Amino acid sequence: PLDLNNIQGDILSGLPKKTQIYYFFEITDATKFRHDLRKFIPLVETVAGVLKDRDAIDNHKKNKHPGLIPMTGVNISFSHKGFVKLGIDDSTLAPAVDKAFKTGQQIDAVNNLGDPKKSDGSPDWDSHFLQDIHGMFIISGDCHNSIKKKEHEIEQLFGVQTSQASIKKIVAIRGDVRPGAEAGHEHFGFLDGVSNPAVIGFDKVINPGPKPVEPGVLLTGQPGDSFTRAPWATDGSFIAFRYLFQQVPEFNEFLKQNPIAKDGNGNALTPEEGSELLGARMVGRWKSGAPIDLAPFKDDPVLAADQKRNNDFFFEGEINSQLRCPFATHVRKTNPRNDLEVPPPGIAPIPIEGRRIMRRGIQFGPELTKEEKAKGKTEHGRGLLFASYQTNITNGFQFLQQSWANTQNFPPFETQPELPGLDPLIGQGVRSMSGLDPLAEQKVLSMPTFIVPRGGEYFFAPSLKGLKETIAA
Ligand code: N7H
Repeated sequence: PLDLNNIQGDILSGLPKKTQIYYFFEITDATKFRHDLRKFIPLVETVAGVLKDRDAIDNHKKNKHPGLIPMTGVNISFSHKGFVKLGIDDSTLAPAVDKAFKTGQQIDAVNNLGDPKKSDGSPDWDSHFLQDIHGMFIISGDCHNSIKKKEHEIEQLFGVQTSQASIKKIVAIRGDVRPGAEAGHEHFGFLDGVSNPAVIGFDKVINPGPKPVEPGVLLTGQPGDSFTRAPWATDGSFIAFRYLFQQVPEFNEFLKQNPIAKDGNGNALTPEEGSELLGARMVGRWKSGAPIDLAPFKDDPVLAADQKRNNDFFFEGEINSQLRCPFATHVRKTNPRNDLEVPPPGIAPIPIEGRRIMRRGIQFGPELTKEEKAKGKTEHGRGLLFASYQTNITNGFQFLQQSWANTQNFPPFETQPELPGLDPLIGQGVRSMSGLDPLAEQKVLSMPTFIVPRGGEYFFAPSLKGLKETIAA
């Protein structure tokens, strides 16, 4: 069985959050850092801790107490550069076939992820992410005040900005769940976090949908992890962190300019309906979260809210049809389900279990202003602090971005003349896709950039044992 007291909380259960800080640091004094880390470890929230907190939150709600219980959760992770600085042998974290962690995201961004680059060849990123980042704290909680206090407490433990400092703050970025009815929705307006892998041996309820994954897809050293790890490096997980800006008014303007005239049954749509359908066909879900594969032409909020049905779709029988769901739809690109697992006769099934990722992360930046809505132009930075967990970055995040999202002819087995195109949200390159108009599948629509990557790094979130017995030792 999984030792839930040994695994950092964000990986399997997600730290409960209204607001969250991703705090990036450089280790300036390795010996002192180890010492300070010993005092820090008791703050680290485990999976077992999160489950207890969630029970407390549920009881609090059941007893009709108003408001939230003050609560924070802290996790820590290290980059390859961080392990080098600490003199820790992380070779079992970066075997030859999973190079991404060791390479680091700055280099990966231009070599593999397709991020825009500057004339000197470096990625066109926020300058903080061009520095050497050694580690990351995640601090989540119920309100700004509690996470601010926790951040301060952590800074004191590591003597930040004193002569006793063992780390230097590079940057701390705060994200916030969106207000009111938009809670749980990302900035384009779509409900997020509907589909994450269920984990064998952890999740008690397995809803209909993609098969649950072996724990080793997310946790090092567990069944399903394809590598042998050093004992200290088990029960951890790799994080792909991405600082992703979203061009929300421009996205809305694009939907407005390109409404779909008729649904797949030939019924005429109003411009508003046509724009809404276009957005749903780019994402693969309506804003409510209802999957278009099950509700292709009209939103179905009841379906969206039904956990027994809202993930139970497989693009079945649609290898040569974009009528219900375009090939390059974001959720089809990033989890192609039966496109690969049940390919046409004569082609061997391609398992995708090892490519599932656990998505966490949170929105950052303000709501749209009146001016931005009126002008259709972004004036304030906003987007997603994307973070995904997996035991193999090369098979997980990197593969999804490079070989699926950025690749015109993925998914691969259709024999239609048109190529699927790029992922309309995250695809990097010359951006266009087919299949947006259900009655003119071959029609290709070009589109501007809606998501701009501005930084990131790959981290490893060790087990509690690994932290205590090896990293802080
Ligand atoms: Fe995506 N969005 O708002 O449109 N994503 N994503 N993503 N994404 C998903 O099913 C979004 C990004 C995945 O199992 C939904 O939970 C935005 C990256 C995967 O069916 C929505 C950004 C990568 C899934 C969004 C962004 C992925 C998924 C539907 C960046 C990996 C699950 C809600 C700003 C490389 C697919 C849901 C499945 C779903 C959006 C980024 C991957 C609404 C705004 C970088 C695996």
